[in-house]
Amino acid sequence: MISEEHPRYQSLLLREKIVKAYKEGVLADSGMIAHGRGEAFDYLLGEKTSRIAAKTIKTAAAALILAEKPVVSVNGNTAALVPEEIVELADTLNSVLEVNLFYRTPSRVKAIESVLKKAGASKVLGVDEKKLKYLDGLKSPRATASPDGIFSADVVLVPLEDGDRTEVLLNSGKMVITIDLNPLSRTAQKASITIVDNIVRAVPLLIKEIKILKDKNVSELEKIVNDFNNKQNLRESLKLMSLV
Ligand code: PTJ
Repeated sequence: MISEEHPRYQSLLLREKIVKAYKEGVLADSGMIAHGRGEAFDYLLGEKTSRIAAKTIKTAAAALILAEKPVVSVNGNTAALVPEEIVELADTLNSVLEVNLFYRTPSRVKAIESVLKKAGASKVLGVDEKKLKYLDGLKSPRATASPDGIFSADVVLVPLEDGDRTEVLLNSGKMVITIDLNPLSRTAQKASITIVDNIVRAVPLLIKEIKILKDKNVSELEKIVNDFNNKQNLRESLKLMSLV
């Protein structure tokens, strides 16, 4: 039991969630290492959403509203840290959730599906092996793509992703939005829109921004997306970390 008085209370709370998810078979063992890497970058950000990240979240919200078929990809870390929020995000967008794992095993797929259902998801794609298609050019189990989900999506939100799949998704003509605390990661560098923020802060803000923007007209939303430059976003995010 962590005391709320502890100066690192929020950070320790997230660790507790991560460890619990690992013990319950939701999180890959490497997911704990990935979380540790994220913690280090978050420390450099001052553990708060930067002005640049807030602008990027607004851009991501506009792109997701403009999408014909947005899909939210869910891995172990996402299910461990923001299960309710990711379900709410998909519902707000009228989109679907798809389980997609780098360290894919049948038991982890089941565990993540059950976490999402418990968090309120009515439908979870990517779980029925018989229905899955595979993206060309990808050797890892991350190649799985549900015909009604990632396979036919035009915009895919892929939090805490690996670079290979980002590249394959882009090559198949999709827009890729990621949430990654490391602006230097291959995913961050390759994605169309990179939200350099902790997923626990970024997803609630994304939901809020979608609710604010959803009644705006198409040209206004397109202007937000067109005015955005991901290279500049990454440069500014990196600069921010080195100034702390
Ligand atoms: O659940 P699986 O099997 O799909 O596996 C998921 C992991 C995350 C283990 C797998 O995709 C992986 O190995 O990812 P990487 O290559 O370690 O990349 C994870 C990225 O997420 C790193 O750049 C981290 O800095 C970043 N990250 C970690 N925690 C957070 C984060 N970004 C945002 N919010 C976080 N809480």
